[in-house]
Amino acid sequence: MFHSRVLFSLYTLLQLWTKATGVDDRQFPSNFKFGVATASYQVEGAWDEDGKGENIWDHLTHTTPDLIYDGSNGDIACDSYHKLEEDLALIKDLGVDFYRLSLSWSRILPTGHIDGQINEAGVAYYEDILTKLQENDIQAMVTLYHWDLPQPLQEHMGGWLNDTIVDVYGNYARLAFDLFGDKVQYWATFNEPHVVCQQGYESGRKAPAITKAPGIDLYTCAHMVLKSHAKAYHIYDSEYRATQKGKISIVLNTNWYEPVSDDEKDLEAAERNGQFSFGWFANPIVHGNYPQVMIDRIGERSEKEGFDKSRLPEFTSQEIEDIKGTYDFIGLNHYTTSLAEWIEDYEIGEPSSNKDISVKGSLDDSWESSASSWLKVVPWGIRKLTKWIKDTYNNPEIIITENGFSDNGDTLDDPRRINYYREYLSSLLEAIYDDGVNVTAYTAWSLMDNFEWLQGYSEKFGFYSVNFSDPDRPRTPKTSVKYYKTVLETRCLVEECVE
Ligand code: GBE
Repeated sequence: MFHSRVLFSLYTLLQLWTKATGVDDRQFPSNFKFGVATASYQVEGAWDEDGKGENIWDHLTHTTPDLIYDGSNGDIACDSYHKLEEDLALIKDLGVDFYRLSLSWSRILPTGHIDGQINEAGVAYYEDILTKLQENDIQAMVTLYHWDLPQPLQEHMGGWLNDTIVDVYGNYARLAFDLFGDKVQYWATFNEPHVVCQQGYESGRKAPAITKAPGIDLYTCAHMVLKSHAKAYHIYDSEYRATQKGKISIVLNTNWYEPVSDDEKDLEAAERNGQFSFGWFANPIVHGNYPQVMIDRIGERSEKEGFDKSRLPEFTSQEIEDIKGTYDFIGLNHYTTSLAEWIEDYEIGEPSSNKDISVKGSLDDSWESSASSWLKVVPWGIRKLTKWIKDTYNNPEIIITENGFSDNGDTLDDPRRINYYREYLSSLLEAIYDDGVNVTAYTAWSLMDNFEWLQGYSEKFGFYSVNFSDPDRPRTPKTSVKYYKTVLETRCLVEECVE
């Protein structure tokens, strides 16, 4: 009697507490899946071992270490290439339904080309991971391209600016389907083409760090990436889907752009920001072409700048047909929200993509920060964003392919990461149940601390901490491991949840 009353009041307190903190007490749908992610260059290391070719990140970090915050590189990273069993144990321990990883193109095809040599050791490495995942009932979500282009394709062809890459990429994709497709449930053709093109070919904040034609190269890059994506999709669709029965799509990243006021103009600016970021890729894939606002604005500005045609390339009607519908779900990498404010269009002058968008972005000082300057904790953003995607892109199946929080890794106790996950997942429950958004899976970034691109090893997103000064790269669980495990076991965010 006494016992049950104590329990009852504890339960009531908990309910009150979750109400107060606003954590949703509903259970995730029974078929909802949880996963965890990494990417090849960020974890594998073994950059020149066993026949792997050089890629653009090897090249960038070796030639311009000053670009990297701590002068570091991915030569060894988490040494995952040599630690397959260990990584697998971590993945298993978390209890995830799937593991998202990416293939290092140059580990499989050292020159990037199918008619160069296939590197058997590289193939064996992925074969091994995928087999072991399968043996452990963990599904595989495989990204074909998470930014590590074989260096020869950059050097000899100009990377994503050259039309011939579409076939080269298509051949690589076919080889991957052929070799691994029987063990892969989800394929992603590209991780974050926005970053690949805007940072790789305009801001210079990602390899190949080309900045010579702002307002031009990034759009060419995106054009090639979209055509390459469609190529791979159709290869899978016509040659492999029937036997391999997986799903294939692309992974797009975007902030939620919150209008800074409810002034009509700020609403328009926020919408435009979303169209120029997510819509740049989602619109072609879902509706067949670039967003009208991009076509119009870039077209007009190009003309005034004296170009004889738009800096935004045009798809032929055949290409539109080929690209439209090339998704079985939409992969969404979402971390944070920013504010969008209407501003007067920029004067005509040197082109740039920022001038094309012409929106003033900012962050709210009251939002909790992380170790990454761009990443603020704004949980309601994921709900608004997924609802906007539902409304704008025909209610697609959405898979959250990345979401996570960075700190500087001072302690293994990481309550702020736990809080981030709790709040974002809670907001996602509201999206699912209150807004009817079709989100079917969620992927946390990341399994372990890893090479955070230009930030080197200074910003940490992992559930497991990695000691990068120890040659053995030992992994140690943070407190958030326990938290994520509990979420996966209970499929809910509170102690007693409503089914
Ligand atoms: C993902 O991208 C990546 O897929 C993953 O590889 C990475 O580890 C993870 O994020 C954590 O960062 O001054 O140009 O550097 C950068 C997230 C703004 C996408 C925009 C931040 C894209 C990360 C500002 N970006 N974003 S700066």
